[in-house]
Amino acid sequence: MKISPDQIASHNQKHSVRHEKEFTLLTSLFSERGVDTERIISHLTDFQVAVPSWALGAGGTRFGRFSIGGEPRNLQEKIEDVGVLHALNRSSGAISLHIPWDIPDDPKAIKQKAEELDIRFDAVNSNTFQDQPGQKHSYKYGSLCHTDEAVRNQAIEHNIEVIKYGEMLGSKAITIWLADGSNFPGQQNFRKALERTLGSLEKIYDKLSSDWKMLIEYKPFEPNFYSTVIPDWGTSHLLASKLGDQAKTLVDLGHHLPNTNIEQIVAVLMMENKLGGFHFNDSKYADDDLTTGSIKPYQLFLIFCELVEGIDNGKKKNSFSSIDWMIDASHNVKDPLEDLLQSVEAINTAFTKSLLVDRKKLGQAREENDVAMAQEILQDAWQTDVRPLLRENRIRNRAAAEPIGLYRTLNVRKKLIEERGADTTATGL
Ligand SMILES: [Mn+2]
Repeated sequence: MKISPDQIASHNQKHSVRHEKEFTLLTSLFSERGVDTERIISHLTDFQVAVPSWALGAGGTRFGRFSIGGEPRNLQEKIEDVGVLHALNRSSGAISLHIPWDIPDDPKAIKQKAEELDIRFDAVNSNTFQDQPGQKHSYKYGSLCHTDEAVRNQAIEHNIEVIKYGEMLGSKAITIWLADGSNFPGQQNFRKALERTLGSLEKIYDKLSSDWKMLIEYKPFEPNFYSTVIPDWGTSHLLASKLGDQAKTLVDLGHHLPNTNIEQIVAVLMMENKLGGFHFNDSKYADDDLTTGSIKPYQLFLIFCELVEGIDNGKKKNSFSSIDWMIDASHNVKDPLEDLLQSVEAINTAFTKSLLVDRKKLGQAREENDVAMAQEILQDAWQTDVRPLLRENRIRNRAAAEPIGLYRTLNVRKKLIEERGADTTATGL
């Protein structure tokens, strides 16, 4: 399934009159406010969000899974699906792989396929949260933290193997998320578990090429329900600091206890040049993995405000391209491709609105402790309808004016079901 430039062009033609009207109005409002529209569009064009290979099929919960039909059956088809997304929005030009689910049989052919679709390989992810068939030692009681050195070594070797696959494809980072922890008080010695984890990470870190990053993800609970070895950003930051400059913290929006001030975490990590990557999703209660921006879009905007602030004002060098932007979500009831289009749109919306904040005025209000004015300035940006700007960026980059509209007009899911079958299952969560 491939979307042709002609299909995009004829779709865009249908939207051109209305779009021109809306975009012209927005541009004139922006110029009155002294907003540089071209600067924002250029940021948007550069901003690419990686799609996770494991989110292209239907996700499940521990209670069940409902098939969506036409799910990608192999890595080739996963890349094709990302190609569909990228053709529609030109903001999804990267894929994040999961090993062993996505071991490439023929790395050269896979790399070529991705290049044809203008897709690069973002961070590769290791998996020591489940046992694989034929695996010698079990991760039931942990992996990099395990009491038994043989289990730790197996997990270390797996991570090194993941780096090797990533190198074959042109990735520049490995993301490590550990399910390691304990279910009951007394089960695990907290300090020893963390020390063993650090020792294991050091051995993996030693194998990184100089242009690679190690992204250390944290999560407060689940699958373990009493303790997690890397429960929070502080522990991740501690490990990353001890490991070295190439190790950074990865913030997954769903990996916080309710009401955590994630934007403040982002600000502190950026101050230390330790924010390495992002996993976007949204949640109402815990690690719900819902569509980004579907529950707390204002929080997403506030996070982007800190990202913009950190990039412009950080003492150390930060840039949008030095952070790995990825979605990490699960789709239980929606078509995964539609869900991913919605997530990318929400991310770009929050990003664009954060660029509209009058930071000079905000800085002044803060210095003068003008609390009400500070809120007014944020609201002014937040309440602006930026959809015409996002559409303009897509049209200029030969993507669809309305991605989901075109996806539905072209009956993409129906065609994928015809091509691949109604009961295919993609590897994933
Ligand atoms: Mn994640």
